[in-house]
Amino acid sequence: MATYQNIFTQVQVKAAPEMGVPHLDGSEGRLPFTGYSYWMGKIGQAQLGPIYLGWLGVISLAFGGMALFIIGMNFAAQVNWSPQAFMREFFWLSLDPPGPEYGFSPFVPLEKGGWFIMTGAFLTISVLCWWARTYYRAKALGMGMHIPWAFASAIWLFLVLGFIRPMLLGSWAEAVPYGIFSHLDWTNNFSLVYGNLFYNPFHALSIVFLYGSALLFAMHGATILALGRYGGEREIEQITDRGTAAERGALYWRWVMGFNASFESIHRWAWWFAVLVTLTGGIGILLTGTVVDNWYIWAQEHYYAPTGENYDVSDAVAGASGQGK
Ligand code: 07D
Repeated sequence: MATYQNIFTQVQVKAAPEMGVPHLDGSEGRLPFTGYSYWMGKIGQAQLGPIYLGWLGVISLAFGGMALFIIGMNFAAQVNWSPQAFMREFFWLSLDPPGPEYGFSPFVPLEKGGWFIMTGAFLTISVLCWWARTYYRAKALGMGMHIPWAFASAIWLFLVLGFIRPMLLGSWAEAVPYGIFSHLDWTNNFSLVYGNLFYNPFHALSIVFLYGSALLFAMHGATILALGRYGGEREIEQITDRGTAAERGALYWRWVMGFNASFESIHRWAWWFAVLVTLTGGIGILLTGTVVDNWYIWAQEHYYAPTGENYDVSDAVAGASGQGK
């Protein structure tokens, strides 16, 4: 029976497009491009648009487009402009930062990493304009600033990886390359060069919050869906009344684990967990190579990695398998 499975019983209303509340700040109107999609309606809102572009949106898309274009043209040049080779080699192609011989100079020949620096500058302009867009759209609708500040946390990690840390170390060569496998290799290499990132406590914290976010989201999403028959998704009305979905949900979690978040606080839990993934992550990356050169030795010095006389992982492996030395 599908009676209470509200995702299947949703009614899709088709009428004149809903254009939304007026902007509070008198900023320019949204573009009246609207449409309907039955299948989008199955996973969200069936009405598409209106979209707001504004000058920040235009600048962001233009610079983001140019960054992608430079990456694409570099990839194409690397395969001698062959479309077949471009498709075949796509995952292996990479736009790399300048070598260490160029330090952190902004003047690097285009073929030697200049394109990389230009791409990074354009991408950063694009991301920052998009951030400002999230800020001003929230303001125009009289919303809180939760979305812009959460986005800022992600941008913090992005800037640490691609700009702040390379700047502190005085070398573009430290930055992450633009490429599918090359950025994976960079990540793996980073961990190996600095003595295993698992021993970086901020990497550990970042993982805690990443996995924690997934767990909280699953718990909250499941709770609300399970309360669908009591109108659980109408969260705000539920907070004040008795015998509601909210009260059942709260009691459920007190039964299961002795404590429940409130309908409001669960969203603060989720927000903080998500924000802390990249906040702690950025701290961990910034410390690496600047303050700490080898996380395994650091962990040994702080008494939580097995101690050997030198940096000798075989000691840890032998210890873990119970063979000792
Ligand atoms: C990267 C930043 C925000 C992005 C923004 C987007 C555009 C346009 C377009 C380029 C995601 C702006 C850009 C919109 C883009 C173009 C064309 C967010 C980002 C604003 N790790 N690890 C993390 C785990 C290992 C390593 C975080 C797990 C190994 C390094 C996370 C494991 C090694 C770094 C995490 C594991 C290693 C990380 C990322 C398990 C070698 C980081 C969080 C189970 C592989 C990053 C402190 C995130 C970090 C990071 C998880 C293992 C290396 C928690 C689960 C031991 C070098 N790792 N990791 O949300 O913050 O990223 O570290 O093994 O830099 Mg790790």
